[in-house]
Amino acid sequence: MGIVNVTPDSFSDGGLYDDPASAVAWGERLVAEGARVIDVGGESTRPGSSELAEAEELARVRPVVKRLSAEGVPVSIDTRHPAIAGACVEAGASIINDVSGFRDPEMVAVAASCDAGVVVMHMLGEPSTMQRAPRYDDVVREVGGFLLAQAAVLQGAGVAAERIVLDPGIGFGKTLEHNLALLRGIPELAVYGFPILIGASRKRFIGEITGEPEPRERLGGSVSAALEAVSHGASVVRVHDVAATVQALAVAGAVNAE
Ligand code: HH2
Repeated sequence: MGIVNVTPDSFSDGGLYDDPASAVAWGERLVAEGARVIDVGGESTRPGSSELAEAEELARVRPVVKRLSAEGVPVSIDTRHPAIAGACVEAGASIINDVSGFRDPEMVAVAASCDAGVVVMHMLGEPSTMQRAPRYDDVVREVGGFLLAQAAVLQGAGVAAERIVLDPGIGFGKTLEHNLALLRGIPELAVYGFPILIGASRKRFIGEITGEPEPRERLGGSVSAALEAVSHGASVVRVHDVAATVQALAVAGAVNAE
């Protein structure tokens, strides 16, 4: 899953593709590099970010979703807002990626009213507060319990199990140790039978491990995180650097093909 942020302030590539034409061109490039899905987002969820006016978010993402979908690219819409999810599915998006994990009943209703895939992500609280001393007794068990409960809510509303993907939400209300425990714990999360998505690309924990303060300079760490995620059982990795990740996964896949 390749990332296209149509935002002025994303932590990792803010401001690079904040007009629709350059966002579409970037998405096309990521597909050429081997991305199978393009995740389009118009609201940064980085720690401390504030909620954006919905109209502005929709104006950013809709043309990009529409154009890429029309070209036959599977598009995922990264939003916490039901109206935006609904409008983007209408514009052609085939996946709703909700970082608030379908906690909003209206978001569940949007999912139930269409046939899009859904990514259910775990986040502790809200982006503005999530990094204030996050605490868990057993992070893998608690995150897994939340994801399973939300999958049950979606299924109860009529969303078939085959449409659901779970994501432990690396960096969303987690310390370095929590993130590492979740990556090691992917096999435990995968036992529920839903595919697991991991978004570790360029995130802060990579900077904490390596000392690299600049997100764009975290390519090696990001590729390593994607390889580890897949080797632990993740089915989808959400990444900024598609070419390098696809190449690394191809080599790892060849080595392990026996
Ligand atoms: N991380 C971000 C945004 N959306 N969606 C899923 N399913 N999983 C993630 O880990 C995830 C996500 C990070 O947000 P942001 O600060 O906007 O940065 P970027 O989109 O450049 O990764």
